[in-house]
Amino acid sequence: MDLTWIKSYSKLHPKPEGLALQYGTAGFRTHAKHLDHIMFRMGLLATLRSKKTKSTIGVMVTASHNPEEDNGVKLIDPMGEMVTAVWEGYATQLANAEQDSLLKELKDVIEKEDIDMSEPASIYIGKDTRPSGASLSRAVLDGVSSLGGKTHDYGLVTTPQLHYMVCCCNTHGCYGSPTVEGYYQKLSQAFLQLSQNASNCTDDQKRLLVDGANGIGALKMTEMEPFLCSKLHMVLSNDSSSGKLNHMCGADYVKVQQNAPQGMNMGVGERCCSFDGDADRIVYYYTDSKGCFHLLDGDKIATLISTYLKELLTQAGLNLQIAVVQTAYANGSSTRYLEDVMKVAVCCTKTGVKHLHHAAQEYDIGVYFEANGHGTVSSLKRAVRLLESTINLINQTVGDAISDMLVIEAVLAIRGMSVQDWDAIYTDLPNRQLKVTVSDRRVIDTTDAERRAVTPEGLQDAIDSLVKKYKTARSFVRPSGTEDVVRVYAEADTQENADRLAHEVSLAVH
Ligand code: 16G
Ligand code: ZN
Repeated sequence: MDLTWIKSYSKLHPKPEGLALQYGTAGFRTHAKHLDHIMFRMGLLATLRSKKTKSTIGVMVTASHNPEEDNGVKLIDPMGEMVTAVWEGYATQLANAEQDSLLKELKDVIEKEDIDMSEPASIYIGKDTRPSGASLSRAVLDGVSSLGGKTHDYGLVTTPQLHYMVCCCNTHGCYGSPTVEGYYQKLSQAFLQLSQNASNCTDDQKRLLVDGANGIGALKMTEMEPFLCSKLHMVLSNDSSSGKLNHMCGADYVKVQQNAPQGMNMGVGERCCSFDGDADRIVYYYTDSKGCFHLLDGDKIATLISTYLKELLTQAGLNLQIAVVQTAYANGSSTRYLEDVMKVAVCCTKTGVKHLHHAAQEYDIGVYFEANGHGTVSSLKRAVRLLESTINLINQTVGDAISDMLVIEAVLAIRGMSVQDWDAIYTDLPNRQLKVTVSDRRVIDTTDAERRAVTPEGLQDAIDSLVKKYKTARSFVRPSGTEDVVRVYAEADTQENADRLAHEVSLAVH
């Protein structure tokens, strides 16, 4: 097939010579100024993927929790899932082809996948609030239209909203209607129905402080609020008009700093939450009367939700297996609580939602959350649909801050639990995360769901002997999949010891 016209189109989005980028854990992510050609080429690749799967494919322009200057792109497969590893490879292949060889590489993918170019293609596009998003998403549109694909540009949406649209479209409306209103309607109806089971909530109990990270989440919560019929009273801060995206605020800042975001007026004991830059992550927190900060992270969220679901299953007399999927970052206390007290199966995977999602699908009901607040519930069995109003409230395609928040709010209300009651389910072990810059992070190779380093030689032994010096301690290192750094995690009996261990391990990494 003659595709030579692609050459002239691609010249409008030229690749800087020598620049090489990788489709990482969550797509391409770097400074926005390096991304124009990547966007055009991901438009091409999404079109091929759509022809191949005979389905609508999503392209989301976002860099999540990264600084505002960065941007990125990820592809969404037909059921709202992340694309497969083989196609991630194609993405890297196209991204790094020099200008002259782009056509050759494109044809290579078409041949390998045996794609019928006469098939129609349909692509859904969305973006977060970064200033670079407008021109970068236009570059994606150019890529799609240069191969004759049809596009629907949703403009500003959260990442999970775009996952939802793609899933709705490919299931012909069974999952919901593919509009933002459809999304609000589906979630709010389920929330209102669930909330009927909560005994009279006081106004204080309905109040939730929300840190929107100065991003898309804040914007979308404002749109959604009327659908919630005053059952939840959200007080928004960092709502994009006032400040820079993710700067001193948002889920990642709160989790890593273990501190409240700037710009939020927190009263003692008040329930608060933070979204990240594309609203697929959420963490909760409060400060106690002594001014002490309490974080309720993804592990606490997984515990709350899985406990509730387990109770529902028992009430319904359903003999279904429920499991919680975690990563190496899961606090040791949470794992112990889930296994020993809750008696639910716990499994550990590599970092990155796609790994957790995959593992969760092995169980009747899989609750998966990374400690950083990224997660959801996935269920396969038809019998589980009996739990429809709970399940309907959950965006099953991907972790979704808005839907997670509504589930948490409903469960807390139904059980009459305060944020403090929830926090008291178990006590986190003090922990610390650090990042270390090294000349080549790829020399570190890991095994056992990233909990042990295989290379360089001697590193794991060094970590093991450092860990032995402390009580209830644990530590691991792993190369980041989104930044050029090595991440260090440590937990121990006291904060001082966790800090010291993290510091000692980071010296061992150098
Ligand atoms: C991405 C992942 C997130 C993971 C994080 C780890 C998705 C949608 N997002 O943000 O799940 O926790 O990367 O980053 O997969 P790191 O490899 O830099 O530590
Ligand atoms: Zn995100």
